[in-house]
Amino acid sequence: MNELKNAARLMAQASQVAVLTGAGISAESGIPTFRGLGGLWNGRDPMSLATPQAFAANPELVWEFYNWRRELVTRAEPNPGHRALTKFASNLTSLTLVTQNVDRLHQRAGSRDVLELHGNLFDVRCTGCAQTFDSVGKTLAPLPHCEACGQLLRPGVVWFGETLPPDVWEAAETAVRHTRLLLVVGTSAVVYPAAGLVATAQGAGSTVIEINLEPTPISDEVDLVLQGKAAEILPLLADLL
Ligand code: BJW
Ligand code: ZN
Repeated sequence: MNELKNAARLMAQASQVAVLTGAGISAESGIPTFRGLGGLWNGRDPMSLATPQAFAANPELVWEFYNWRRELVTRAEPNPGHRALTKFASNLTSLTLVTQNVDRLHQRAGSRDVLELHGNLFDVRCTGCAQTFDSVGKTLAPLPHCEACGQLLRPGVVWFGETLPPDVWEAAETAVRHTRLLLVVGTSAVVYPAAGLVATAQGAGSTVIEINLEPTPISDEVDLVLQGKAAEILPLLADLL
């Protein structure tokens, strides 16, 4: 397909590339996306659980949701889309990987220095003393408490209305401002400030390529759209680079 060749040419020319990923890149690993039909949990909208208000009202329910997701992603494997991005890194001058995903699949595929805008499922944080604990490989209690101070732990993710980790956000914005090309993969591009990185890149004169199964609010604004599954398109792109 010609568009794929175009995309590969643009990426090779740009040489400095940033990638922004969303839930769609992990779809082929069996992780449900947030919005749309596949995205329900026990009949609930996951968005209604991803808020500080939901946690305050019913921490047990919110922990049930996150413990289920921790198990799901622990059992899942990175897919060819995640792996293709690690190949990009060796073929370009610089590649910055910015993700909204909390599943750590990019890291498990071998990507390094991943900027996790929305935190991750495995660094849990104390609501009392704010210490962070690495919980990889651990089964957490239905309502886990801090070993240091006894207060309730919370998932180390960013909920609606919360600010993104400032250092991560700053690094992502800086990378996107200095990149020549931004590749936007598998995100509905409706959640801010992450979605705003597209306008930031365009404002800095950068080319934007989108890979998605479906049109999104940014599809008409970007330079090139590759419609299809990330796990199929990214490996083809990596081969052409
Ligand atoms: C495939 C595929 C395949 C499927 N291949 N593709 C400016 C304007 C309007 C609102 C705001 C604004 N600024 C801030 C806001 C408020 C809010 C916001 O954005 N709201 C909008 C939704 C209206 N933002 C915030 O609150 C943020 N904080 C903030 O702004 O702080 C400053 C502040 C503080 C206080 C007051 C005011 C300002 C925080 C946002 C945190 C988002 N957190 C979540 C949950 C994380 C934890 C968890 O995982 O549970 O992050 S929400 C959820 O959405 C999650 C995701 O990372 C994020 C993005 O979703 P994503 O990845 O795009 O997934 P989907 O499902 O939406 O899309 C999947 C896509 O893949 C689809 O397009 C499919 O087609 C595609 N696809 N299969 C390729 N195989
Ligand atoms: Zn504590």
